[in-house]
Amino acid sequence: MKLKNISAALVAVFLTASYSTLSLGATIFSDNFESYANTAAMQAVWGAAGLGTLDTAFGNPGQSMRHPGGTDNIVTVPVQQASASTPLVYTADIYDDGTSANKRLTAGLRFSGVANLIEMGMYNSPNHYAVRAVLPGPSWVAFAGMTDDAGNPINNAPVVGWHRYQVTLDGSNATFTIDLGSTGIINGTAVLAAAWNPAGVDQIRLGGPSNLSSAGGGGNFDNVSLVSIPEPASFMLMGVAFVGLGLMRNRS
Ligand SMILES: [Ca+2]
Ligand SMILES: [Ca+2]
Repeated sequence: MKLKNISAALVAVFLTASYSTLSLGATIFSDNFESYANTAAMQAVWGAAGLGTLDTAFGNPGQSMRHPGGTDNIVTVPVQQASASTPLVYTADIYDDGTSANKRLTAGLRFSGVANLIEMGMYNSPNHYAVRAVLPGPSWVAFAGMTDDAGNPINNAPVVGWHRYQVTLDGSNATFTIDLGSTGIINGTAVLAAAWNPAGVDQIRLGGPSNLSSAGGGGNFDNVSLVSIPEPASFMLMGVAFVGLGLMRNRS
């Protein structure tokens, strides 16, 4: 193989490797609760102050964290930023037993000081499936205009099941979705204007929002993840950079 061809092949390998890695985004944290033998092992990651316990018999699937509401379990991560070119995507599954609209149980993402503050899950005022993005931005907002998986309008009322919440933070908006039953079909969307505070975020929290109790009972958490996802424009730039590198190699 000629040197030129070898260089071209190297560029192709670089492009393929970088694209396949980055297109999935950089995972900052993820947990499906399958690696823990017991609550103590889970607390080694999530802290012992929170009221969550490992549920070895129930998950989406497998195991999950059972939480009654109240004091959060917290994972501290290096400070993360969100921007239009590199949004942050935070995902969590929360099980609703469907028994009460008086629950306060959320997956939170915030800065340990007072700055960016995201919550998504169940709240009692307004109830039921609700979100907030205090970045600064709106406080509690209930999902409006929800539909079932067939597209028929439904009320924002308790539904039994594992519901998948996701928020994409792009520096100016917080775009939340709820997928009832985690079927892959979104049942509600809420876009909150939320200017990013440069302090970033460094805490992933499960439990009561700001440690609030839940009079209507608790629930379970599973499949929690925080991912930083470069936009396609960033891939293009990286591709151009690699091609440029390849051309330089060819000339040398
Ligand atoms: Ca699990
Ligand atoms: Ca759904």
